[in-house]
Amino acid sequence: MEEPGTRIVAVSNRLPIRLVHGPDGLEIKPGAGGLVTALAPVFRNRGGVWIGWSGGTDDEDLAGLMEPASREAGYRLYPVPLSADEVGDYYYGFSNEVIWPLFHDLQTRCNFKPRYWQQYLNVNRKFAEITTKHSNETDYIWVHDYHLMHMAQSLKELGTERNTGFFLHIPFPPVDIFMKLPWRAQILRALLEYELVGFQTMRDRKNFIQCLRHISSGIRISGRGSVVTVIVGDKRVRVGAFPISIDHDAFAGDAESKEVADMAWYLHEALPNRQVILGVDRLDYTKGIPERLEAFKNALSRFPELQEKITLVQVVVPSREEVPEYQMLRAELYRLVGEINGKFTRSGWVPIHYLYRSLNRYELLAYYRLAEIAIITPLKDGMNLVAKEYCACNLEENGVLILSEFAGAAAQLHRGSIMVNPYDVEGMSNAIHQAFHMDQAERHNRMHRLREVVRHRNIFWWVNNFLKAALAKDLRAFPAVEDYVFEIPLVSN
Ligand code: GDG
Repeated sequence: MEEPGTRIVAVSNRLPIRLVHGPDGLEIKPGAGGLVTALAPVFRNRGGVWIGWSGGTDDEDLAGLMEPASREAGYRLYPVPLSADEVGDYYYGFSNEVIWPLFHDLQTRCNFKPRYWQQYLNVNRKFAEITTKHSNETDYIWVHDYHLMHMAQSLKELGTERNTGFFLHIPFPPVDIFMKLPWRAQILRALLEYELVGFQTMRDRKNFIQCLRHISSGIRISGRGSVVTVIVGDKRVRVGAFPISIDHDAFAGDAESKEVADMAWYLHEALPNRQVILGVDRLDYTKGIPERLEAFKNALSRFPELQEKITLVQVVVPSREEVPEYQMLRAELYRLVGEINGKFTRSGWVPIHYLYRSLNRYELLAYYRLAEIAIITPLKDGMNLVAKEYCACNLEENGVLILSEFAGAAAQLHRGSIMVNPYDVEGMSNAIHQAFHMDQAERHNRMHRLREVVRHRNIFWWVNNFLKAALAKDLRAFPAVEDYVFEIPLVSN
């Protein structure tokens, strides 16, 4: 029998909330991401806690709003107040100018400023202090992502004893790249302070272990399978690969709704007699958007039969807009879209429909449903949930997924998709051509295969596997409440 009382305390840079300006001023609404959905049953039955930054620099003012928001969400929310300086050096600086580019193999974009590291330590300690205050020794502390790699060590420095696990949502780089980090040894040592460290793929896990071998001798690995134990001196840390996923049934169910079906029909009617090829990305230089536009241009030139028969709908969701590099990328995308549309547009056909904004869920799902082809070609990506969402929403099983081999999702989806190297413009252009001409039978076979993977390896499977490795418990230890139907097969490691 499992012992009672294990409560999950999730800690991430951002709280899963939305700040909304309502008639009575600022309101906090609970977030609706896949992770929250997956943790909901655990939270509902054992009481959950989520600790993170609200996204503003005025969290003190928000503290009063957290109580009703927690009641509405069904789990407790505790904000970590951050000053503008802390946000500047810990979030924009260390997290996004050092770790983000380095871990995506783009070390020339890194800005290794020593003061960023100091602020990273300081803010991780702040998160650890707030976690200490709002948790107890029987809680499980589940820390998320690259902003908080030092947290377990900070907890120990405070004398706080907790069972801790960490999941890295972004890739872990190969040793030659990781070694460029001035604080490489500190980061590796800090990660070894967690009891469990989870990565998206086996490749990330392998990279991590190789980096450990590089900085310390006498490392031993025990066990086999997706979770192994790394033994360094007297330390034993479990290290695993846990590919994150989506709430497949929620996506498929919503895609089937009348609102989405009507919108998909209406949007495609405006693009008659042509295939829609869809790209959906946050504005980010890791997503390979300029390279993709070049590939589309190349395909229109080399395969003129595609002209007037294919339209690229590229959705770019604004992100980190205060950062000059992101502003430059935005300008480059406008220039490229303008150049390609200027060159190829004919009466009644504009080759690229460029949407620089966030879509609401219905619009997004409508685009997933209507697109004959999805093109997801990040230069490097932890997982890429858009790829999985596209498959879940492709109810007719007639879509083609063109996928970068450097997306974490490729490890699970390589069989049904057309795999491409996002640096190879002609290769991607060939893939567009191949997808355009693919017959219905092949489309169906491939998409069916992809959808089966996404359906079985869904977000519940992911939470389940992580908790099993962390606590030797699975979601069945958090029994379903009446309004929650747990019907996902529990897959063993
Ligand atoms: C990090 C890692 C890893 C996109 N456009 C709209 C919209 N979205 C939603 C998608 C999807 C999410 O944003 C993007 O998720 P990704 O996985 O593609 O990318 P990151 O934001 O970079 O996330 C990544 C992930 O963490 C999870 O571990 O896969 O590798 O970088 O869910 O649906 N949502 C709405 N409108 C849009 O226009 N509503």
